[in-house]
Amino acid sequence: MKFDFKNKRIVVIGAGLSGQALVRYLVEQGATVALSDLRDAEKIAGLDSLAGLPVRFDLGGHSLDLFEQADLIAVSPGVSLDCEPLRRAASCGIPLLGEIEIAAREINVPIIGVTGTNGKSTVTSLIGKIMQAWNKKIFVGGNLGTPLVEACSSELDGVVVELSSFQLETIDQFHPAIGLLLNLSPDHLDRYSDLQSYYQAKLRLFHNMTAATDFVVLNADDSEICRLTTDLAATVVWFSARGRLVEGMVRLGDKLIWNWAGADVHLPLSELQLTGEHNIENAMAAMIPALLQGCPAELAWKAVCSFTGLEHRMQLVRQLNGVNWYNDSKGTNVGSVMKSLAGLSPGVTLIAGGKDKGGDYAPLRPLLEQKVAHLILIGEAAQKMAAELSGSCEIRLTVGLESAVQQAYEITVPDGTVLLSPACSSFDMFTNYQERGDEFEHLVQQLPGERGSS
Ligand code: UMA
Ligand code: ADP
Repeated sequence: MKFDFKNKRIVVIGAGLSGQALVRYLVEQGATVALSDLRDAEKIAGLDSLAGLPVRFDLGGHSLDLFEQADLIAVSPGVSLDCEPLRRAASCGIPLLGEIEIAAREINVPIIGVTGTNGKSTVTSLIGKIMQAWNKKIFVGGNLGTPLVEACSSELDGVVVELSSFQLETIDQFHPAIGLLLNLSPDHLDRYSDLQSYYQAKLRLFHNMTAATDFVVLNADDSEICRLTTDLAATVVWFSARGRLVEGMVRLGDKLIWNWAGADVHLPLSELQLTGEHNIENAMAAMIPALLQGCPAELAWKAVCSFTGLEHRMQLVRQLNGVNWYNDSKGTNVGSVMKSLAGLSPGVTLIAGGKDKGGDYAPLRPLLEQKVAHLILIGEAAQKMAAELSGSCEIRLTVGLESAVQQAYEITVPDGTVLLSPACSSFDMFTNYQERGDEFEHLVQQLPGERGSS
C-alpha cells in the first residue's frame, strides 16, 4: 500500500547515502522531515546537497524526544534496530521502516531482489547489463550504491536491487517478483547475536513472496540454503555449478544448461570473461531472471560474457617485476577471501585485516596453507587474526596499508601474487571499501618498477 507522507513527522536516522536520498524524497512528498545522525555536520559527506530544504538537523547525537514524537522513523541500513533511539521509538509504537520498504511502495514495475553473503553486487550488475542489452529501462542499485528511493521518480520497465541483511531487517510489505539468494556464510557477527539471526535476516527477502507466480532463485550447492528454504510458497528455480540435476540452471563440464518449462538451452562457458568458480555461480544466477521473463538466451549470455567485473573485486592493478597485484578490497568476509584465494596459484602474499566483524578466521587455514606464502595483517583485527591463523603460513603484523604494500613488494618473488583481500570491513581506517581499494591501487602504482615493467 502506498504511503501518504503529507504533513507526517518523519525522522530519518543516519545521514549517509540512504538517509540523504530519503530526506530529498520525503520532503518532495510533503513530509515534515528531521535528519538525525551521531556524527557532527562537518564529518558527514554530501550534507551540502540538502542545503535550502526544509529539514530539521539533529546532528552530533540522537535527540530521544524527536524519536518519541514522530509518525514514522525511516531507518538507514547501517543503524541497528537495537540502538537506544530506535528502541525508544519502538516502545512508543512508532513504525520503523527502512529505505527499501519506503521506496518499494512507490515502485509499480517488477522488482528483482538479490541477496546472499557474497556475489550480490556482481549478480545485480550482471542482471542490469542483460536487461539493458534487452532494451529495458532498468534501475540498478540498492546496497550496490544508489539508494532504491532514487528509482521512485523514474519511468522504468523494471528494477534490480541488491539487498543486504541490514536492509531486509526493516522491510514490511516489500515483495519482489523474483528473489535471489546466492549463498550463506558467516558475516556481520558484530551486528547479529548469532549466525542464525544473520541468516534469518537474509530470508526475510521471501517473507511476502507467497504467490506461485513469484520466483525464488536458489543455489542448490549451498547446504544452508537447502536447509533453510524448505517451506517457500513461491516457485523455486535452482542453480547448481556442481552438476546437481536440478530443474533450472546446471553446469555440466564447459556448458551451462537451462532446463526449465521445456526449454533446453546450452551456453558455452568458454565465452565468459569473469574468472573464478564463484563467478560461474554468479553468471548462472544472473541469467535466470532474464530467462524467466522471456529474454532471448543468446542475447542475455552475450551481455553476461561482455562483463569484465566490478572495481575492487579481484581487479588486476599492476604486473610488476613478474608479480601480479590484485585489489579485492570488497573481500570483506572469510567466505569471499576463500573464493578469491581458490582461483590463484600458490605463492600469494595476502594483505588482510581491518575492522573485525566478530566472526571466526580459522576456516581460512586450509587455503592459507595451500596458497599463501606470507600473510601481512593490518588494522584492528590483526592480533585476533594472527592468533587464530598462527602456523598456517608466515605471518607479520604491520601498521597501515602503506607499510603492508611496501613489505609485500620486498618479499614477494617473481611469479607470485600480491592480493589485498581483507576479510574485514574497512571502517577502522577508511570511509568505505572503495577508499581502501583506491588507496591500495595508488600505493601499488607508486612502487618503483624495473626497466621494461609497467
Ligand atoms: N549512524 C547513526 N546512528 C547509528 C549508526 C549510524 O547516526 O546508530 C550514522 C553514521 O554516523 C553515518 C550514517 O549513519 O553518518 C551512515 O548510514 P549507513 O551506514 O546506513 O550508510 P549509507 O551511507 O546510508 O549506505 C548504506 C549502505 N551502508 C551500510 O549498510 C553500512 C551502503 O552499503 C549502501 O550502498 C547505501 O546505503 C545505499 O543503499 C555499503 C555497505 O557497506 C556498501 N553495506 C554492507 C555490506 O555490503 O557488507 C551491508
Ligand atoms: P557482495 O556484493 O555480496 O559483497 P561482490 O559481487 O561485490 O559481492 O563480490 C565481493 C567478493 O566476494 C568478490 O571479490 C569475491 O571474492 C567474492 N564473491 C563474489 N561472488 C561470490 C560467490 N558467488 N560466492 C562466494 N564468493 C563470492
